[in-house]
Amino acid sequence: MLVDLVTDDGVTGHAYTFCYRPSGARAIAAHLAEAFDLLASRPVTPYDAARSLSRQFALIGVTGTVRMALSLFDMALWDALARSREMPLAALLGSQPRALQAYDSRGLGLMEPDRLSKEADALLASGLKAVKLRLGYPSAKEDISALKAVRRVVGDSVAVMADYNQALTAAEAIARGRQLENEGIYWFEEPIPHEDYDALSTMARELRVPVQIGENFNGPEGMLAALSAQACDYVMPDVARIGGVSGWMQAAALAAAKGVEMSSHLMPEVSAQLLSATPTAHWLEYVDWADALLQEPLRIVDGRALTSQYPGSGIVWDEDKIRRLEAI
Ligand code: SMN
Ligand code: MG
Repeated sequence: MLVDLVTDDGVTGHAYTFCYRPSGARAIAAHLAEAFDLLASRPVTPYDAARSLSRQFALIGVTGTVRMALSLFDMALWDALARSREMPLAALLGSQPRALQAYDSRGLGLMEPDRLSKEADALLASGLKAVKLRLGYPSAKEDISALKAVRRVVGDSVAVMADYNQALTAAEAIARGRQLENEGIYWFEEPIPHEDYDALSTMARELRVPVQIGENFNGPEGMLAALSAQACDYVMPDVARIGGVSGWMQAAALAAAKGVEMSSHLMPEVSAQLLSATPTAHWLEYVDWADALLQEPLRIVDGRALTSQYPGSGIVWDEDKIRRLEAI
């Protein structure tokens, strides 16, 4: 979903997110249009907008597609605000665009070890010093083979993050976590259903490898609940579920207060601006999936992701590329 928020003073704010299903896109578009109507002619003040909209949508519930719509609206407002001040978003947030450590998340799905080795080899060309591997095969043995296939190619100096996308039961997760930590993984991501904070806190306590969760946090209050339950060692909110830029900055304050390392999830252009202004910034998740739409894709130089220095959140549509995609 691509958003253009046109303001009365002629500045347009941009934002995008992934909708995951066609019905998700339709729902998000409907909520967005309504949010826009509710706030039309009001000033570009994102925190005020978030407060007002969260009240207006309270009876439906600010979660799922409503949360994503309101996050997008917020991201577009902040982009418009930064453009109108002619500042990169990171600067408007009191910091500056930085060169960030980033991991390559463009592949390494569930597949045969041979294909994993080939993909891992291709990913090395980016120069990034970390990659994410999707695990959660039927057996621990297959997980270990997949990890070994990647490790053989990338060597010991490249970190490997392991993402289970909630595939395991709590009992399985402890057993697999113990085996994997002996093989050297950087973090153990979403091993079990994401809101089982009781079981996650046991895992975080029992395992040496850090437990990572966060792409499914619903707003900063969702992250607060996880941190209060000590459900993880690291956090990685998704800007389109944590409440956009406003929600991210509130979450960043929570992470800073607790001294917890905070990474991002997808949408690396705006996430780079946000991590630049996050006190406990950890890793940028790098994917190039929006390059097909952008004039200035996020650049990787000397193993780091370069946060855009242009005014706004780093999103400038390439209208020709978009027209060509729309024609498909
Ligand atoms: C993920 C989630 C949703 C879409 C793509 C990838 C994955 C990640 O969990 O952390 O990258
Ligand atoms: Mg994940």
